[in-house]
Amino acid sequence: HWTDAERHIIADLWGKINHDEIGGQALARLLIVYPWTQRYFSSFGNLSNAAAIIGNPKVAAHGKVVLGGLTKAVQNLDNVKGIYTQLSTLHSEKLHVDPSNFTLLGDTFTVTLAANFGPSVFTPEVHETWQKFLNVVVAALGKQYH
Ligand code: ZNH
Repeated sequence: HWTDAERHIIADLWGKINHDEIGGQALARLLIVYPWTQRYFSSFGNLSNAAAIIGNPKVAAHGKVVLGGLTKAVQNLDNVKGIYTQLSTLHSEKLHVDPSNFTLLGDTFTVTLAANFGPSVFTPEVHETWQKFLNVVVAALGKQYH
């Protein structure tokens, strides 16, 4: 259920992002804007204020891990549920991450992309396709919750 135009937009966007930075920026934004999400990252050290979160190397490193997870989805657009089965089980049964947080991280990713690219790249059309991608990712990550 992806058009060629949508596939092109996602691939193009993913080719333009800074893969070392964007995930960490989005995760830092999650921890700042929705501070209750910090409860899952008690082993990450100092998260006491925005500057500490932005400068925290564990946040940056985990952001890269999450981004790597999204890259897998980008590369397997037709089988996101399949490739996320284990990851969904991990978040549900081991990490006990409330699935509503997936939507929140999606939101902070969207703002991060918009802030990095501006209106000439992150157009409403790109945003629309990106949001569809996020919906697929969030549904797939929530699939193994019972
Ligand atoms: Zn998550 C982990 C992805 C969201 C929390 N994650 C993880 C990993 C990955 C991911 C890939 C690794 C795994 C292994 O190791 O195997 N995530 C992801 C994605 C998403 C997410 C893709 C969406 C988009 N997470 C999330 C959220 C949260 C989380 C929202 C909360 C809030 N994760 C988490 C944790 C962990 C993870 C806690 C673990 C970490 C450590 O290292 O310890």
